[in-house]
Amino acid sequence: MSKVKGLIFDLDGVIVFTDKFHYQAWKKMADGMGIYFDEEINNRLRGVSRMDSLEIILERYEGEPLSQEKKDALAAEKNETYRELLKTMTPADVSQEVRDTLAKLREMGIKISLGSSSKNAKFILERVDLLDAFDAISDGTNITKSKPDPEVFLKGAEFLGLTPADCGVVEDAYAGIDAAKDGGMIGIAIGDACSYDRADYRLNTFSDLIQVVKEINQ
Ligand code: B16
Ligand code: MG
Repeated sequence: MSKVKGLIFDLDGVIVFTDKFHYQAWKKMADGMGIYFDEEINNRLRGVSRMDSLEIILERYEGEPLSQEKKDALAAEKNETYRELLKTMTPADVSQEVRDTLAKLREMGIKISLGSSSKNAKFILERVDLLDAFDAISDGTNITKSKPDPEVFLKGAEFLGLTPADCGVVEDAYAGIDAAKDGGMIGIAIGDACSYDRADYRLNTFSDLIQVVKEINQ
């Protein structure tokens, strides 16, 4: 395994926790359409793009086939609700542990990129005052394929001026670990992804990352 020169971070589930907002916004849309939706279905949407998420929710839809225009309108309606909820976020929504660890990694010479499927990633980072903690942002606005495709992380590595083999990816979703591994990067799991056997390293807590990087680079 080569040394880690860059780390690419998933956003939702790693840096911030916006699951509950996604849930509330999709739930409102689904209720309006008379579609059954619960937290278990919401869990399947982690790391999945907005339009792919809509398709998962529509698996329970029993009405007339929907046109692409209608689907776009439903996704836009969900996003509007979601962004209203995001406006309640403040810097207090990111832990001091996360801030300190990102700063420490930079002091160690590690370059830091975001690697999120979300088109709202920059908006979220602005809300929580974390934009400056990143050297590069790869998000839903610069990709055509969402995780488990490696595109978002390959772009992150490219934006940092590094090769995929130089980078580790920190992810909470199985699809994100698949994307990292298929892209030739080191898969570092946190949260739910820790139970996935494709992960190379597992973090009990975010700050464990310092030790993991030291271990890989020793
Ligand atoms: P948006 P991540 C993902 O963020 C979320 O986990 C997923 O639930 C969401 O559908 C996706 O972003 C797209 O988000 O609608 O804001 O573009 O985990 O890749 O940081
Ligand atoms: Mg995630």
